[in-house]
Amino acid sequence: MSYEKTYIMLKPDAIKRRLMGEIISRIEKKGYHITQAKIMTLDETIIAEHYSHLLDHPFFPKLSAFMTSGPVFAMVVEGENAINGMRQMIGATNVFEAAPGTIRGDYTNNVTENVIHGSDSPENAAIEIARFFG
Ligand code: DAT
Ligand code: MG
Repeated sequence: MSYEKTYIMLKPDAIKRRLMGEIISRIEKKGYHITQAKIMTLDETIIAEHYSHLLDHPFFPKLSAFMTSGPVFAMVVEGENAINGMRQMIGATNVFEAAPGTIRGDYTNNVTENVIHGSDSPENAAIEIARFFG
């Protein structure tokens, strides 16, 4: 176990659906610290970087259109085991398998509009924090 920083992003659907407060509250109640935060609108270039592992998939254009469709809420979240702990709270990528009690399990039934992003490894957390917070 180690004290970690992870990159968390509430996606455009979360902002449009006014879920920011509820999700931020969950993160705080778990005991994590939100140490940086900002609302921003992303363009196709930064989405192509952020989701470079998905560029060749047929769903990428839909994913990019969604992620640029409105503002996101970007955060640095810190705490013991924050990277894996946040992934546990977020739930499975396949929303139909995301367990009840997880954020995706409780708030979405849509494979693209899945409410929240969280870094999946220490390496990607460092890259993503640098990408979005400089
Ligand atoms: P995660 O967001 O759980 O880290 P990922 O990095 O594999 O998952 O994919 C990024 C986003 O791309 C995901 O949140 C939703 C979308 N996505 C992934 N797989 C998909 C699929 N099979 N069909 C449609 N969208 C998909
Ligand atoms: Mg991912």
